[in-house]
Amino acid sequence: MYFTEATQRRFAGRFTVVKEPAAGGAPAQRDAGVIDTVTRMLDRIRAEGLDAVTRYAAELDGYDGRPLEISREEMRRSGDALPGDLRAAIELGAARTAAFAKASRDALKDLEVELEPGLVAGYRYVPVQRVGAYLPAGRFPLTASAFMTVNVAKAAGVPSVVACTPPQPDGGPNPAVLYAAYVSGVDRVFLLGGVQALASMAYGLVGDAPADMLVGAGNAFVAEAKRQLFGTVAIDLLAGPSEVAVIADETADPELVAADLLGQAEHGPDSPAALITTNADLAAQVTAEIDRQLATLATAPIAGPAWRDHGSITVAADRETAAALMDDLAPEHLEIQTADDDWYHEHLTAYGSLFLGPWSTVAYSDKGMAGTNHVLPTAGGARHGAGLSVSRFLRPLTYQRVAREATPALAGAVEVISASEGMAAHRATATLRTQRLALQEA
Ligand code: HSO
Ligand code: ZN
Repeated sequence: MYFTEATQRRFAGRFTVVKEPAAGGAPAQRDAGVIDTVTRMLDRIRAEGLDAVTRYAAELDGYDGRPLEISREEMRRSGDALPGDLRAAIELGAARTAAFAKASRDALKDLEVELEPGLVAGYRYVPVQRVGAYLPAGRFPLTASAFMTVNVAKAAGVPSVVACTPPQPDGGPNPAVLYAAYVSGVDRVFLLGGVQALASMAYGLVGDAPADMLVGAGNAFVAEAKRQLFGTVAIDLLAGPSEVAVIADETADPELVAADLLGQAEHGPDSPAALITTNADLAAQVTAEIDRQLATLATAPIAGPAWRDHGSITVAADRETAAALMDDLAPEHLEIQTADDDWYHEHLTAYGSLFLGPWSTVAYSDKGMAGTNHVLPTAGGARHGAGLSVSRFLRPLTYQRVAREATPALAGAVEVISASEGMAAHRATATLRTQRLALQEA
């Protein structure tokens, strides 16, 4: 995350960067090696099908040759193997995300409007029919991924949701991830990870038919596979390293601000975290707090380098500057801890998801407990996109119904435009109807 030249010029003198990201804050480049590897794997899988898939799975994930599909019985039993409190938390997360997704679904209304007497236009929300969800279980098994993908797709009414999750060192799926998928209403689950998982769903090598849409985040190979499969299938978005940003003023608690910055920095050494504050004292207090917390944080070997290389603190002269700078960063997650939270909510225009007030922290959404989705745009994608939601699985498919008496309102103008373009066959479709109308009225 970094400020553009244009913003730096526009707000020159109104902000000071007191901690620069050591790595310059430039977004991670797409790696040529990753692009090449994924292209070769997809070619192979297209040509050789499941043979290539299982070969890659054995080579890359230690797949041991057991049936790729996980039975419903194993899904159901995965919950029994979990500690009771974890199982209950998973059930709560699934219920919470489903409640928000269902309310979002109900807010999407079909439309029908009469634009002219006899001319009716409208749309009906129709779900994507087949979704493939990727449920990662790499450095950290993100248990809530299934809530965000499977659960939301089901709330949107998607009839077939297939999921893939990679084998763990013991050869089987991560039980918490599997149980989260099960309580989210998944139809079928396959023990596959990475590029081979995405390709298998897109090409219909697993499941009843090729997926229409692939969703869910993963590592750089997963993101690149989705990028290359886009066009063959729809995708949700291309997620990069997880990001957090905070706007805080003198009313903020530095310990909470520091904890929330480190809370996402632990995702990986390339995870950006940015603080923009209107108070220089708070900037100094947060800096000290971060060092203090890193001294005992179990994931400091990841979060420490992330903060050093991709962390920043900026002091802004006023809330207008703070908001403009933050819109420039367009962070995935944005926390507001100020006396003016509502002002910021009204004025900010670019973030994946907003967390208002000191009691709202990113992890609540990350783990499914806030109801909202954690599949969100990163790397500035929040300037033009939004996170995953039921509306992404529902397409407003338009229709029109034109009655006889509306013919004059349409045909004449269509004839004129078609004639001016030289499109004789288009013109004829309108002319014929004008003639029919004249005949019937004669
Ligand atoms: N912050 C990640 C999601 C997540 N983090 C799940 C922990 N668990 C992307 O929004
Ligand atoms: Zn997270």
